[in-house]
Amino acid sequence: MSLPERIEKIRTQFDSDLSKLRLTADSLEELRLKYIGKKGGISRLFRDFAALSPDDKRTFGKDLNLLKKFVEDSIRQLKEKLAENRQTDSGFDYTLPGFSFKEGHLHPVTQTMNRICDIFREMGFGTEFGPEVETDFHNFQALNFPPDHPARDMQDTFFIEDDILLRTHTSPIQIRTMLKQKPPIRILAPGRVYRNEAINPRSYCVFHQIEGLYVDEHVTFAELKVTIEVFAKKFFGQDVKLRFRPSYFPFTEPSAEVDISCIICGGSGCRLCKNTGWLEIMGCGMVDPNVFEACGIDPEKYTGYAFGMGPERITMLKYGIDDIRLLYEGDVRFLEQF
Ligand code: 2NL
Repeated sequence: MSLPERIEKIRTQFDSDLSKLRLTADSLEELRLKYIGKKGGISRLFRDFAALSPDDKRTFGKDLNLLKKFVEDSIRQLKEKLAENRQTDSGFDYTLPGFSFKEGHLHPVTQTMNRICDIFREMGFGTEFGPEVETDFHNFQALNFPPDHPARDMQDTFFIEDDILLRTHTSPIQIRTMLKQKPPIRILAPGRVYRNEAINPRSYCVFHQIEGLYVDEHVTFAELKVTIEVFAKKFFGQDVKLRFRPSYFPFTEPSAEVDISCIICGGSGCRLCKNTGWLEIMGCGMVDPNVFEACGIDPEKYTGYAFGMGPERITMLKYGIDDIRLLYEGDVRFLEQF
């Protein structure tokens, strides 16, 4: 093969090698040795070049030098590129901002329930759960509901069989706890409850309740008041004022409803509190002796307090939501805001 043919061949070979090169320090060194190393193709061309006649040297010298320079320049440029790539690790710029993606979160009612349980846990309340399908005994009888109480009506309660129903409150959790455990008992009973009601902005057929129960010797109404006050101030803010209004529940005596000063207007009157300055947040009272008796707890020895609240209502008050259905329609545009 003549010298010009060999120059041309090496050049095409080098071009082809370049196009297939995966740029690493090793492959680049391999490429360098193959062409301009001591035993490389171009170095060999130079050795053969020495034997040419002065005329041929003039003719081919320029081409050979150009080829050598081209190979050297190419390899130097690739070396620089390799060094640059190293700084950003394989050419990717890690200083670019990352892709953000949407995170989900707990439902606002779940957040409220968790927060309520956390606050009471700090005050020594454990958490108990129970079945949603209950017996008439655990849901009504043991709670001192008279046989003809309107809540036991088909209109208000989803019955499955004569004595089997969907629980209408979480009190049966506490009944079950009192039946299997001796005082002292200090628990929270959160859960889903069911009522056969027409759906409207304030009530849904499925919702939640959190009830609390404390049973021991010498438990007083004063302790109930201070426990609820500590809770309300932690949940709604230290500035809220509380008001206990006499009320009635079959399972407590005496009973009260608890109001807090309006969290929007502070008490001066606004749309949220319907100009009363107060918001009802829960019901409470001293456990009725009949309830203790139904659970095998001696009402002469023990007293206890209980309370119950609706996390949906608490969530609506906290965020100024005026329609309970928004909490159940699962519209992400609404839920995203919490
Ligand atoms: C309300 C009122 C209340 C209770 C729930 C209770 C449970 C047992 C014994 C006595 Cl086992 N009481 N629970 C007591 C007073 C009020 O709930 O307005 N809830 C949304």
